[in-house]
Amino acid sequence: MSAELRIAVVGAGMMGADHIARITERISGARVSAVVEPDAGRAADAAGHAPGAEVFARIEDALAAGAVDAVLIAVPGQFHEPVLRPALAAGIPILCEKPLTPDSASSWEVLQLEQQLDRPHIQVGFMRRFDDEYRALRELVASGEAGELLLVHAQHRNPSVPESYTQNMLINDSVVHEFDVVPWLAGSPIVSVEVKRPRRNSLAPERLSEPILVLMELESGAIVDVEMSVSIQFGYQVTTEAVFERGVARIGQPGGMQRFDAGTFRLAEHLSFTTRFAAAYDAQIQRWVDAVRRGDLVDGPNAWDGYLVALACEAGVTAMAEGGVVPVEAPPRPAFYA
Ligand code: ISE
Repeated sequence: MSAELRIAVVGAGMMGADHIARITERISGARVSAVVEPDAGRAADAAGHAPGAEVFARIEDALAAGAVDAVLIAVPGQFHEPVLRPALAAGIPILCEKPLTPDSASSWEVLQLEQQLDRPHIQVGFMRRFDDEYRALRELVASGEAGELLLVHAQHRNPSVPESYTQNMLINDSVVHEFDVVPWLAGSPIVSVEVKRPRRNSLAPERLSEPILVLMELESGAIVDVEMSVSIQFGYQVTTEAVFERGVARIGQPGGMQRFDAGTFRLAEHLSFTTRFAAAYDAQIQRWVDAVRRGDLVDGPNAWDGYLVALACEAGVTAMAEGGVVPVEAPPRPAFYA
């Protein structure tokens, strides 16, 4: 491997372009050596932000050209598997944006392929695990300082969503983050999921019935409620309140300048996850690059975590469609992922 990690970024849409800028401008020890994107215009725009990067239409071509030490997959979830397979066959480290794949059966197949290698090579891009406040909350839970964790109230609010966003994406594209981060911070897996549908927001696109309220029960007995809204207009907000035996902790509150003006009090709020989680994305990519360069390959959620989230998402989609409490049952974790 060259001293500087040569990364192929696959996908030059919003997330891919964001990662290309990040790696080029803020990440040390790595550069974007290849932009893999079939849309020539998009590829050229993105490569313009990554000096020296070559453009390829397919990951196979970038691998064959020997231009790559590691792959960052930033295409939509349904296109992950066709990139994961050749990258695993080449035995190179992978950072795969969430979800690992769109369903648990295909995620399971990816796990089988990965287990043919000597150790885990896939990290899944659940960036919230790299957010300072989520990390502080996790430490508080683990320390036991506030007693046991009893309840979590989470709010996940998007001002609007693109036309491609479907009803099931409320679970598979959005609540997918809570399905990863909550068990991680609580130190306890999800055992069941239920979805309640409050009154519909008339400002939602016709195809969507939202907000939804997702209830998860954790193995510890803690109950988690997640308000998922995607047409709430005012801004992008991800907040969490954790209720302990001895007190309450809140994270994700709006910060920055406080403004008193014309009889009002204002605080700025984010408009997009790209700014709300910018520092978390930076930390995630820097730590992955550092891990790969020292030979650890993964420093964060792995493919097994991605598989567990796929199981929770399937339960969530069933619960949203059919009602009732849907169990989440996972097989034992293979020793490979210990
Ligand atoms: C988007 O794909 C993300 O991953 C964001 O973090 C999430 O807040 C949003 O709802 C998703 O659509």
